[in-house]
Amino acid sequence: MAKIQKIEIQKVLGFRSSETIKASVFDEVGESAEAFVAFGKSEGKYEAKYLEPDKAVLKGDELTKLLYGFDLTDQAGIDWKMIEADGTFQKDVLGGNVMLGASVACAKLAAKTQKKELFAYLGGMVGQETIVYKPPKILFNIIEGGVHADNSLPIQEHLLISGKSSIKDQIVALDKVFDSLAVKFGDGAEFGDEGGFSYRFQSEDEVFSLINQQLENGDMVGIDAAANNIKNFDPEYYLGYYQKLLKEYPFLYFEDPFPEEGFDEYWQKLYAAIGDKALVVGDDLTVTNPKKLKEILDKKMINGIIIKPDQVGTLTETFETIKLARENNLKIAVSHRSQETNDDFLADLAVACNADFVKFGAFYQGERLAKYNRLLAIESQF
Ligand code: 2PG
Ligand code: MG
Repeated sequence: MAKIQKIEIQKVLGFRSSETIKASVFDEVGESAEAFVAFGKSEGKYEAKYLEPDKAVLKGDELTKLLYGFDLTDQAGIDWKMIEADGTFQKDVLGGNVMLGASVACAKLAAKTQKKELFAYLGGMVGQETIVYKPPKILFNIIEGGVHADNSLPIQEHLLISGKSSIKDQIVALDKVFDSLAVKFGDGAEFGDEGGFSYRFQSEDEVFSLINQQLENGDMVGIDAAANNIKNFDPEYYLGYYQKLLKEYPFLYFEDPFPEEGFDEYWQKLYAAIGDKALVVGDDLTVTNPKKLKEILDKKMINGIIIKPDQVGTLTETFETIKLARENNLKIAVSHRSQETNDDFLADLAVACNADFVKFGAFYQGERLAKYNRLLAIESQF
């Protein structure tokens, strides 16, 4: 049984050459695996702390001492050892990015030493012993706004959801729309953080009517409002606007439609009004943390949840959130961060937990492509 011999944290280049970290784990025969850690720009208040890379690199020795000799397949044991050593709700001491890097690198090495596909290995830990492949729906960020784009659109992500089913067919269909908009925008095309267009629209209405013109049979529309970041947020106005969108367009998906704190009644009103027709999805609200999810489960605010392992800082807690979400019939969307790396781990996680959706951005930036390519490679095995 492979055991942890050493953990290393190193600085690497991530999104648009920003610095981030990579964790590497080595076993007693010198086999190794590594995990790159992304981070966000529009963050929830209760996310695990992102330790600056200069400080993070100093944590390798501490983790090696803490985890030396651990059986690599004991994911829960490894993660709980780090959680206890850290001792804070938001991983202030070890850093959520350091812990997640180590956690994912251990899972990758365990899968490798057992000669299992990573998604199959993860599936066993998240309640899917045998993977039944179901292609997730791509939440394709076609037009960007908010803090991810240099324009004045308040809503952060305008998402297109293809009516096709396989990943392969969804990509072809979404690509066609992307190309037709690229031709339309011509030289005026600019891009947001996640590879979607950040063209200077005058209003949100203009965006939705443009997207609507591109829709084919079965296609749907969604948003990530990332409402925490909308200046002078007026909940009455947005509650009305979301209902108008639902009436006018085939709307399926509303992520973070209201800010995470102080607006419960508006989440509840939206869910009561549209909850059976569309999805009200928590991201900053729930931060992939099982404790945060438990706090709101009885409040009837959401019927979907974003899963971003870096928000909580370990795989074990991520799995707990996924299981809790499933038990409570929430739809699951596995999501990247705006400041991504080329790591494709999230594609394996999405298949492992039978995610209903993946949110990996547009196809034209390498850090997003890596995940789509991995999904295609997994899909070709089924
Ligand atoms: C979000 C994410 C990813 P960020 O709000 O859902 O799209 O953005 O990583 O900047 O938090
Ligand atoms: Mg979000």
